[in-house]
Amino acid sequence: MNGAESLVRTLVAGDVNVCFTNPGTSEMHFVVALDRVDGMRCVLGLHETVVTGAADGYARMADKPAATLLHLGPGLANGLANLHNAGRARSPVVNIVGDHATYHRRFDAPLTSDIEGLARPLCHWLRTSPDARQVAADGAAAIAAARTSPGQIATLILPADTAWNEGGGVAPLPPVPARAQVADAVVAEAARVLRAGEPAALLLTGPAVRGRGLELAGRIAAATGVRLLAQTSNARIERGAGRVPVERIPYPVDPALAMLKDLKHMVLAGAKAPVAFFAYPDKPSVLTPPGCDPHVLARLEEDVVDALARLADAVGATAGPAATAPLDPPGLPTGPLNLESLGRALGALLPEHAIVVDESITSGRNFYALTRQSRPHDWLQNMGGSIGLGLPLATGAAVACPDRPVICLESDGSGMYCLQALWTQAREGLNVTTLLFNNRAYAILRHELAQVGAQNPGRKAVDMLDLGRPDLDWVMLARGMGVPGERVTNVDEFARGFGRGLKTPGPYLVEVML
Ligand SMILES: Cc1ncc(C[n+]2csc(CCOP(=O)(O)OP(=O)(O)O)c2C)c(N)n1
Ligand SMILES: [Mg+2]
Repeated sequence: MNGAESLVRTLVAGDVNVCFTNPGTSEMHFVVALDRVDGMRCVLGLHETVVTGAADGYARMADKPAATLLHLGPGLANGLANLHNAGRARSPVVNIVGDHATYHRRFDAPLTSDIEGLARPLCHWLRTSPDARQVAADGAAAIAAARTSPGQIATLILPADTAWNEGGGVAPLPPVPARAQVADAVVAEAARVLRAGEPAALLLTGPAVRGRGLELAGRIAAATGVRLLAQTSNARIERGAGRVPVERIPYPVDPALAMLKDLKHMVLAGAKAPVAFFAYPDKPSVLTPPGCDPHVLARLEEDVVDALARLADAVGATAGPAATAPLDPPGLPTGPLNLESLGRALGALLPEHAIVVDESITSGRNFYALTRQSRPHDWLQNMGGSIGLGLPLATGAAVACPDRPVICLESDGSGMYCLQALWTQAREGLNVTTLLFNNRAYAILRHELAQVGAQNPGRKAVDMLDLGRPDLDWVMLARGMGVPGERVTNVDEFARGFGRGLKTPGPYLVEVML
């Protein structure tokens, strides 16, 4: 068994069953090994941003890492933007990056680069395998690192000769450290704060906006009157009918400040203390009001659910059920498409157990509120702010959950970063319905222009925020990659198109003209 095969067998034994790939010459032994080993699904992405973004979506829905296969420094570099997003989402990912054979590196052939230097800032764990006998053990260590709470980016660089030389056999998975439990004093302090009777919020993310964590948060709110809030961005929120409803802190600074202005206390469950996405002249960076100091109940890497359970005990919130949202979706509107009618139509039509990937930017400002009482669903956001994640994220989520409808809410500018994810969706027959919001603009940046106080933008500046000349035709772009679709211009067409998308096996794209 060569090193490559020992690595693939180790990955499969370590419950890594999907590999998103964009290979090259230095990874050929790994590619061939994928065929010799059962239990590894291989998914080709036509750019490395598809590969890394899909690995993020897969990890969020499967709660375990996928592998990626990337070609030397440039292949990794192409994937870095979505690796940044995955790292911010704390998604576990195992990257395998091929390199030149150890003895070939000193000749400085064209594809030679400092791969570790490129990887280091965005990876939590990084290693170059020294020889074929070590590769399997390094792979096992990478899996354990990726799975270490709260989820890490682990990157293993594989020189070509470590792949083709005789390997050391399958390596066992080292133990994954358990999530640390928070101290009793921390729970007691949070309980004291919530019982004080002063205006307080419990800020949630990660395991606190899913399953038992969310349930516990709801019970704590019912018992103490604390306000439940979620971060502006969350990797995955379970919401809709039957779930505890949680408001999010808005992205724009002024509404965020207004939401938080009366708080005396903020207790953090997995979440970070809220700060503005960007600095703006004359606006604060910190969103909580002066004198409202955050209390950390549990950091994301700690056992957040256990901390919530102990807090629930401490405040006597063990018995009563949490208040959940009723099933009461908006009525389906008719007539012209605008952001309000679009949000209502989405809320009305969202199918049960949908996975919603939200990169709708300005078009989606109403969507979250208008889907609050829709059928139960999961909501996935871009955690790192590097746009272009939506289509790959939806691709990976659909690979992880073939039995659930994936709805990708994608804006035109962001969609163009990585549109070839549509090809992967077509090839893999993935159930993704993309609702593509075509406003022919980087609309948010027009707003930001005013917010940062940039005065009187001229023709050149305005032109940098405009996506016309030529207008993009998303139905044609999708068709060219094997994805059927249609263009819609009013709510009735939207409802029909969305319905066709949900019924059509495999991917579908609805281009929504705004
Ligand atoms: C990698 C990356 N490049 C650039 C940006 C800056 N940026 C933020 S939003 C945006 C435009 C978004 O336009 P679109 O996706 O069409 O959404 P809209 O604002 O029109 O709703 C840009 C370029 C970014 N966040 N990430
Ligand atoms: Mg746009």
